[in-house]
Amino acid sequence: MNNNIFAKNLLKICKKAQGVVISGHINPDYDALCSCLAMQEILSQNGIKADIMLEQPLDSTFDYLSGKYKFIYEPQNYEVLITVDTAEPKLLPANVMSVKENAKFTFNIDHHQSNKMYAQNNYVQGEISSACEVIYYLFEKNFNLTQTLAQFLYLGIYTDTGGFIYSNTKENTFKCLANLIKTGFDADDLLLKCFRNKSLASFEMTKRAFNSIKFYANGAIAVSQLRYEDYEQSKANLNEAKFIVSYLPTIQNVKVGIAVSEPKPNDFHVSLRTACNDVNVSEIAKQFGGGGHIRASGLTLKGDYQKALNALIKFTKYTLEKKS
Ligand SMILES: [Mn+2]
Repeated sequence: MNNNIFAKNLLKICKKAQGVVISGHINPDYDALCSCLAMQEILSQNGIKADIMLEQPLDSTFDYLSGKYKFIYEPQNYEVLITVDTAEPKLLPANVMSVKENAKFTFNIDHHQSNKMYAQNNYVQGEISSACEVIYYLFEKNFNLTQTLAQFLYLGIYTDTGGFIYSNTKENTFKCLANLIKTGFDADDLLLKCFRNKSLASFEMTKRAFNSIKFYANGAIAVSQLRYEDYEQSKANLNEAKFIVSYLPTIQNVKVGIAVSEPKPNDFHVSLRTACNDVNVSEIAKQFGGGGHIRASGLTLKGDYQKALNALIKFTKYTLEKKS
């Protein structure tokens, strides 16, 4: 659908609606959270009040950004649901799912190639770096680019491009960033407050993750494991354990980085990353019921942990061998 028609239709419906709610995926990252906040700001500029619904209160990682914003946790009756940065319904918080069942209008705005087009109105741009960048182009004609809005969009783009280094950082991304920076907000100060003040728990988890790294397939696969006891002993949350994920594929000869994380007992989240042009980690993730992007994907390990992890390593090895 033409982006102008989609945006106009969304605004028209929201203006008349009895209640509008916005949601991102569970365990929100900066792109999910910032695209919610950006959407809320854009709607508000268009005279529309919208709530943001979260599964649970955000952890302290997001304090600098989200401290002054209010979020909703209890399902209410909303006529319109807008989901952002969420590839499929099972990634939506449970409270949002119950809103979805009763919503008269649903909109899905995303940048995951694997998006399941689960809403009545879907706007998915798989080539674009982040949901925040998608939102920028989608509503360009309908917003006033304030510093507040620019900061949200900047943070989402910054994080989903790994600080403007991943291949999803295109010429247009920089044009978009230039317009954001032009508003005059202090990007350095923003990044300093959001990312360059790591908690001790985060440092402790990074240390443990480094110690856990094992190599397979002659060093082509690197696996890190953060177990529940690591979380417990470090008093860390999921976000404080994320550094290792992007680090693994930067090690020489590593083609696929596999970061396993067990934030709750027997709940094994796996992040797959590659920096190779000829490897598609979303294909590996798909095989295990997960999904995501070509270079960054995720899945959940089911059943016996060691067996499931071995199967994942074996399949990854097979995928790499097939390529060479
Ligand atoms: Mn994203």
